[in-house]
Amino acid sequence: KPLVFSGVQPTGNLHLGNYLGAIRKFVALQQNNDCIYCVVDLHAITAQLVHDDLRGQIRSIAAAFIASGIDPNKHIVFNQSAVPQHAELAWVFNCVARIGWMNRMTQFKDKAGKDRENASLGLLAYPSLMAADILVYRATHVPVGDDQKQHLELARDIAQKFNIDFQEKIRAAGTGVDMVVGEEPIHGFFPLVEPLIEGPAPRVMSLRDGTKKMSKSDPSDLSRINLMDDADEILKKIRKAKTDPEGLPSDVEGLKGRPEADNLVGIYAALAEKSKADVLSEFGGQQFSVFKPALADLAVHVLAPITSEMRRLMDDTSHIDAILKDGGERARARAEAVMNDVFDIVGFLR
Ligand code: AQP
Repeated sequence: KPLVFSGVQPTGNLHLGNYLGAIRKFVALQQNNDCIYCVVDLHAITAQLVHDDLRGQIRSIAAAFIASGIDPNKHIVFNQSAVPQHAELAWVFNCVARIGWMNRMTQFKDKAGKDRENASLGLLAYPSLMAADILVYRATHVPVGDDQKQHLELARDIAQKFNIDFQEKIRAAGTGVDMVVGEEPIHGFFPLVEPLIEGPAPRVMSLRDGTKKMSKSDPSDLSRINLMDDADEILKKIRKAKTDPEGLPSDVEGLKGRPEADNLVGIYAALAEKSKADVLSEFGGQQFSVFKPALADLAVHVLAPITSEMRRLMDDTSHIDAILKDGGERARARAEAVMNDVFDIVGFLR
């Protein structure tokens, strides 16, 4: 079975973008794959070092996974810091990756802002740790939102450079596989990961500005729908969502140059598991005053069961803690085996 890995940072309230871009895909992929889903707490301290309640945030992401339908018995749910091999492999990858590669990452530029010299070294090295998260299990498929595409390309570059630089050592260790990189046949250790990004809303945008992604760290709570919002809040936020004065177009072409309209139609399509064209054949020609309440109803219908199950799981966190502990142990056993091979390839004594 293909091995799927993905992670979510415990850096704030989960929102509809995280759900549609990532968590809902995690749930669907369980059927035909072996899946490892991680609360990436080591990543959470890259942009902001001190958190009020990091443990609570970690538990709430795990609760969101379980409430959304991830099965922690058939698959693995754990938090990153419980498996030290992520940080170990990230160190090796820090020595494989080039500083220039990291400097080009748009997420780093966005999060570091103008004062780049003062950003943490961890923020710069974030994609190297992300590559390690995936490759410490030699995972091949990674469901993420469109915003993470550049980081996944970098994970491929790191895997490729490691495979080429250590080709002879990999052959000598006998732990590699034959693969083709471009046209070149090589004997590599790490697979080249495939991003899984498809769907009508691969990037959910802010409700206040259709050109910015919906984000946990946006200071305006009106910009996002949180998984813990109740029906009234969802209705209020969708009612207040920015739109243009025209009604809905009758086809997808008509959404061009209208980012806010495009975003709301995309959200509806993703929630209803339809295409944007199908949504427009139903609502084309209607005003937003008709479309917005329909969208709010649909969002409440999809999110309410998840919200109530999350609340239940967070009331007594012993169940979540037990899931994370068991998942951490199972993940560590797998990561240890891969790291033993990496130590042999690099030439460390063990
Ligand atoms: N707006 C989005 N649309 C689609 N997918 C999204 N994701 C995040 N925002 C959107 C996807 O959610 C997964 C987990 O994200 P994360 O928490 O690990 O990191 P992030 O991308 O930094 O998320 P946020 O919400 O924007 O947080 P902040 O504000 O802290 O930066 C990823 O698969 C991501 O693609």
